[in-house]
This record gives sequence, structure tokens and C-alpha cells, in this order.
Amino acid sequence: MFIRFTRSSVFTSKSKLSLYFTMMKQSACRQLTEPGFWAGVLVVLCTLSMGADVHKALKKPSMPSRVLQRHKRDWKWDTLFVYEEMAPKKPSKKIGKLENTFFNTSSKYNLSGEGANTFFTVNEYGDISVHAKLDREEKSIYKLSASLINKESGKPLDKDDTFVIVVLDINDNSPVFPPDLSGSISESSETGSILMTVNATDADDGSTLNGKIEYKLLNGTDLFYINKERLHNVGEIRLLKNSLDREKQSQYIIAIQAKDLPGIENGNSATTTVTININDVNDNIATFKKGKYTFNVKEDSKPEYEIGVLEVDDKDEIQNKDPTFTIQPEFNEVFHIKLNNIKDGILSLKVPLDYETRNMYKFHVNVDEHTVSKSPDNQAPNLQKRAEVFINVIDVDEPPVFSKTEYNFSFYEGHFSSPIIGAVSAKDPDKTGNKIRYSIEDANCPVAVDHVQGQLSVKRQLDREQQSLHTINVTAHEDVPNGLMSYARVNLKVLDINDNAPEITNGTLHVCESDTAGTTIGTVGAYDKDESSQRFSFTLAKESTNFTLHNHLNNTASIKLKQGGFSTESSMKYELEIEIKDGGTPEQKSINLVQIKVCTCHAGRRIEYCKAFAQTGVSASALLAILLCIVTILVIVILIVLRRRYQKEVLVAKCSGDIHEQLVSYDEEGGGEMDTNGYDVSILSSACQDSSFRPGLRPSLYAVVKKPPACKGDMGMMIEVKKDEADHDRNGIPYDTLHIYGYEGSESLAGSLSSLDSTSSKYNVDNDFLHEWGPRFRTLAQLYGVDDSDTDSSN
Ligand SMILES: *[C@@H]1O[C@H](CO)[C@@H](O)[C@H](O)[C@H]1NC(C)=O
Ligand SMILES: CC(=O)N[C@H]1CO[C@H](CO)[C@@H](O)[C@@H]1O
Repeated sequence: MFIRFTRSSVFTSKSKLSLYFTMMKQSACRQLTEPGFWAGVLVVLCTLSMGADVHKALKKPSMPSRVLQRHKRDWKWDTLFVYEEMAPKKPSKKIGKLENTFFNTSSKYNLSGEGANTFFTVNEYGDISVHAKLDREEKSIYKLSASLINKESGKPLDKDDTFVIVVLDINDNSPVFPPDLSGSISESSETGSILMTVNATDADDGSTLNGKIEYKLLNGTDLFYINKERLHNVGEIRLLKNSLDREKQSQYIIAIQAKDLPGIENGNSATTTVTININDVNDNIATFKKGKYTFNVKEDSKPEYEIGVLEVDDKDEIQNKDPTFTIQPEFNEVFHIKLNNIKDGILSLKVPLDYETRNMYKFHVNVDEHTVSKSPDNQAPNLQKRAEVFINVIDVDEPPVFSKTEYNFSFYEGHFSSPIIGAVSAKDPDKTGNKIRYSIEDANCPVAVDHVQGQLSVKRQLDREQQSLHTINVTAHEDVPNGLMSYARVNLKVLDINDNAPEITNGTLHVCESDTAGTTIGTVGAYDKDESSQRFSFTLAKESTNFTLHNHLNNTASIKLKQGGFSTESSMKYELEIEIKDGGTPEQKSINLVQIKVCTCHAGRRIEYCKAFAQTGVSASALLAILLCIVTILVIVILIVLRRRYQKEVLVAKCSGDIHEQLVSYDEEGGGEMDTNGYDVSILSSACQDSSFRPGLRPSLYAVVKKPPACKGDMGMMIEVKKDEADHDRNGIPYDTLHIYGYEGSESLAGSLSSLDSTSSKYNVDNDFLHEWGPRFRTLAQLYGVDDSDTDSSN
């Protein structure tokens, strides 16, 4: 159960501090109010008895009844109040008093909690005073705790208790508008429509007038108004008159004032501007910009060609323009009007024009528009809702025109007495009326055209069975230089004549050994390439002793046995010659051979085994061909065998040794180009260019004799010979082994070791030193040295 009191009455009551009696009554009432239903009754009674003061006590925010029960009459206070924004005074302002029953001269009060000893202090008598300027918007309630202590020992004399100090509101804040206010409304809106709502806020206590807002429009009041009611501080801007016209003014900027303390002259206020956009509706009709439109159109313009634009005025925004154009009815078949992207009319062609028929059109066009509401402008006196249109058709040189776009002719296949198929014709539509020349460009076309008359004729016999329809393009062009041309299609259907003989459809039948006389061994049919519906008739060209033929007159015939007793053992072959006539005109007939196999059969004449036809065996020429093939293969095989044998003999001969022209033969597997350990590859390449050929580097494995006089010539040839030998030596070492061949020569650095060249006559070493060696060598010096006398004389 709750009892509600208006807060304003609490705050406005001035005589509210330290009401001792009230406290007494109140705590008594608290005790009574604890249990259930009676509590409610008692509260009401208590309320009545305490009058205006009791509600204050009940509203006290932090005075738990439990505490009060335990410390009856110990602490006494009421809620303390202080106005915000009050400058601290000297002496400081007393806002209330703490009272405790245990208080005496040796005790003192102490404060703790929010703002204790800074904003609020208590003196030794329990007087609470405020020392600072408080701001309710920052903090509206301070919760404090009071204690009573011994002055000397500091020991608490009673349990602490809490109380609150309420900061009272003053009107120190102004309303604040949200930023960027704007609204919009359709130009066709009715009186009273809401354009937008504004919602200003005021930081002051919303339960008092300080926090309530009233709005006022500072301009635009001829068109708009704002509500005076202050429901949740929301202001609604509404339309005063339904006289908006976007085409005259599309935007309004209105100043709004918000003021607190509504209904009171003073108060804090704020102003802002809001933008009101007027939305367009289709309320203006379209009118022509001009009264007369003139266009030129070439006669060869295609349908849908856009002749020109019929511009219109429509003040509405593009999405609200909706003009409809009507052409004078007689011209509806020739012209039509569609809208372009800016909603002007586009006059277009429906059909091609022809200068030769009509070179000028004159008609009128109306424009109309259905609007959702009417702008006053629509009532102007002479609105241009009708315009005259003049169209001049311009002559152009046009290509020939065929009498038909497609011609269909037919012609019989085979022989013809007259080649004429038919004729095409074309005309020059222009005034000049040029002569037309016809031609067919395809050289393979079986049809020719007369260049002047346009007569078509076949050039050769046609065959329906080969091609039954010919499509021919005939060209007509004006017989003048740079004359225009056009084409026509000619479809030539080839008609059938009975020029093909019928053919049998199943030429092989079988007779079973078990068949008896009268058995139908098969049915034969016929077909014909010609298209005329034939009635084939079948007859036996030669009487048969064994078979009869029965014509069914439905384009089939069956063959029956005259007698049974056929055997696969017998060497007889059975053939029937059947003559088939197609019954057309002229009648075509053919003699067809039906072969009849003799077979052993399962039940139901299902073939088990058939005797082969004598004729189906291999023919003599085929046999000959097969024989020839076999002989050829044999010959080839024999040749191969012989060759193998011969080669083996040669190898055996080679292996037997005794080959004198072979200079060196090593049974060594070569290391390839990568094997640089066995020998130095560079020798081979340097031998030609490098004259400083060093013998010490020669691999001992190879016989090196003497550097050849030149790389080309003898040595070159020898190397080629040796290379060739090596390449073709089947017993030799692998091909990637390097052979180095050389022979003794005059330019070897090592010189020749042969004694053959060392003749004494060419021995001219200077042995003069022998003379200097003394008398012991005189004889030697005389033998080999230069003549002494010569030396002396020269000296
Ligand atoms: C033709 O006639 C024969 C005998 O009257 C009949 O068996 C056969 O089914 C017929 N064939 C066709 C194709 O009508
Ligand atoms: C099985 C059978 O009767 N075959 C006869 C078919 O006709 C020839 C004469 O053309 C007879 O010699 C066969 O005996």
C-alpha cells in the first residue's frame, strides 16, 4: 500500500525543519503500519491525525524503520533541504539540526558521507550548515551519516544513523533544442497537418515549471502554428492554412522559441530555426511551349524514327509530370507520340512515308494531364494545350521495289520443252523511274533471269530426287551509274515425274529344311524415290519350280513354297527374279533378284544354321589378291632372315682379328665428355691453335706422335678417316671414347728422335768453346771447332 504525495508540496513547505512532535507520531505510526491490512487503515488514521506533516516523514528516503525501532528516540531529524546555486555566506547558513537524546556537554556530533565536512559541517550543538554552492543538476541528494562521540575518548555514544540533504531546484537551465531540425510536408496537405515535432530539453527539475517548456513560433505564423500544450515537452508544428505551393516557395525556415516556466512572463528561453521542405505533388498541367512545330522527314525513314520533340512546360518535378498527347485521329496511323526522359513528347513514325504519295502532313496535337490537385496556375486564361505540327516529307533516291518480296514457282524435273518458269518485276519508286536490270549473282544457280524482262528460265534439267527446292536471290538494280539495288527471293519447287524404277526392300529370304509345301517363307516390299503414291505390283519374271508369289495389292507380296524337302546338303542355289511395277505414268518397272538361303531351323522358323551361298564365297580375283599378299609377306620374311645371317658372318670375320689398318684398339669403356680424369679434353681443342704443345700433358694412354703441320690437309683427312672407322666399327670401343691420333712431324717441339734426319752435313753447332778449354781439348777443337786460322784471320 502506498500513499503518494506531490513532491512540490514537500518542497514548497517552508516550515519543515526539526519537527519533533511529528517525529514522535511518525515513529509510532511506523510501528503500527507493519502488519497487513490493519497497517493500511492505521496509516490513513495516522495521516489524518498528523495532518500536513506526516507525509514528509513517510517520504524521507533513507530512514530505515528497522534502525528506528532499535534506537527509539535516539536521533531526531527531518529531511534537510538546501537550494542549489546559493553562494555560501558568512556566517554560514544553517540548514538543520542534529539531535540525539544522549547528547551532553562532554559529547559532540560528527558527520561523514557525501560532502561531509566539505560542503556540510556540524557544530557542537548539532547545527548543520552548508559551505558551498551546490548544483542540483550535478547531484540532487547527499547521503550523510551522523554519529555522536565522546569529546575526549572519541568513542561513539550511540549508533550512527544516516540522513539525506536534498538540493532544491532553481530555474538555472535553459531549454536546449536538438541540432539540425527539419521537416517536410506535401504541398497539398490539409489544414492542421503536422509538419514536424520539436523536442527541446531542460535540465531543470521536470516535475516543476523550471523543467517544463512552452514553444512559440517567431515567424511563419501566417502559415504554421505550434501547440501550446506541454505534453512531455514536445512541440508539434502544424499547418495553419492549406495554401502551400511548392512552385512558389519550396522551403520555409521557421524560428522557434522554447521557454521554461510556461505561463509565466519570465523564464529561460532558447531559439532555433527549422527547415521545412515542401514536397511536390502533380498539381500543374503540361502546356506546349510553342503553338507550331515544323519538322522535315526523309521518306526512307524507318518506323519508330523520331521526328522531333514537342516541348512542354510543366512546373511540377519530373516524377510528377504525366502529360498525355493526342494526335488528330486521322493521323494516328502514321504518327505517334511517346515521352522522353524529361517528359516531353517525341513525335515518331509509325509507318514509312512516301514522298511520291504525300509530301506534306499538317495536323494538331493536344496535351493533357491528369493532376492529383489543381494549382491556381492551371486556371490561367490562354494555356497552350494544342499545337499545330507541320511535316515536310523529303524526297530521297530509293532502291527498286519488287512487286512481291517473295516469289514462289514450280517446275517439273527431267526433260522440259519450254524453260520458262515465270517472271519477277521491280520498279523504281522515284519520280525519275529508272529502268531496272535483273540479275542472279549465283553462277551455279540452275535458273537464269532475263535482264530486261525479269523472266526466269531453267538452264538445265532439274532432279527432284537431288534437290526438291531451289532458293534464288534475284537482284534488281537501277540501270544508271551508281543505281540502287534490291533483292527478291524466288522459291522454285521441283515437281516430281515418275522417273525412278521401284526397288525391292528385302532381297534375301530363307527356307527351312522343315518347311513343307505352302509355307510362306517371306514377304517382299518395294520403294521408289519418286514421291507419287505408287501401287506396286509384283510378278515372277520367270516361273519357278519351287516357289510361288502372291501379290497382296497393298505394296507387298509373299513367297510360298510349292513343295518342301529342301536340304542344306543339296548344292542347288535358289533365286527368284521378281518384276516390280510402280503403276505410275510413265510406268517404271524393275527386275529384282531374291536370294533364298536353305537353313536348318528351330521351331517357328528361327534360323539355326544356313548354307552359304555359292556366290557369297571369295571370288577368284579376291583369292588371287590374298595369294599375292601371302607371297609378298613370305618374300619379305626370307629377305630379313637372309640379311641377319649375312651380318652374323661379317661380325664373326671381324672378331677374328687380323685387321691391319686399325692403329689402336682399346678395350676400354669411355667415360664420355664428363670424364676428365682419363685424359684432358682440352688437348684436342688446343692442338690446332696452340703451338706451345706441351708433351708433358699428354695422356700416356694415347699414342701421340707429332703435331701435324696444319689442321686441315693431311691430318684433317686422317682424322676424318679415323673418325669414320670408329663410327662404323661394330667391335670397337663405345662411341663416346675419345681417340687422339697423331703422327710424327717436323714442327713437334720435342723434335724428332729419329736418326734418319740427323745428317752430319747439317750439323753446325758452334764448338768454339772447345778452344777455351785448354790444350787437352785441342785435338777435339781441331776436329769440331771452327778453323783456327779462320778465326785468327777474322780477328
Ligand atoms: C498386306 O496384305 C497382307 C494379306 O492381306 C497382310 O498380311 C499384310 O499385313 C498387309 N500389309 C500391309 C502393310 O498392309
Ligand atoms: C527341294 C526341291 O524340290 N527342289 C527342286 C527345285 O526345283 C528344281 C528344278 O528347278 C528341282 O531340281 C529341285 O529338286
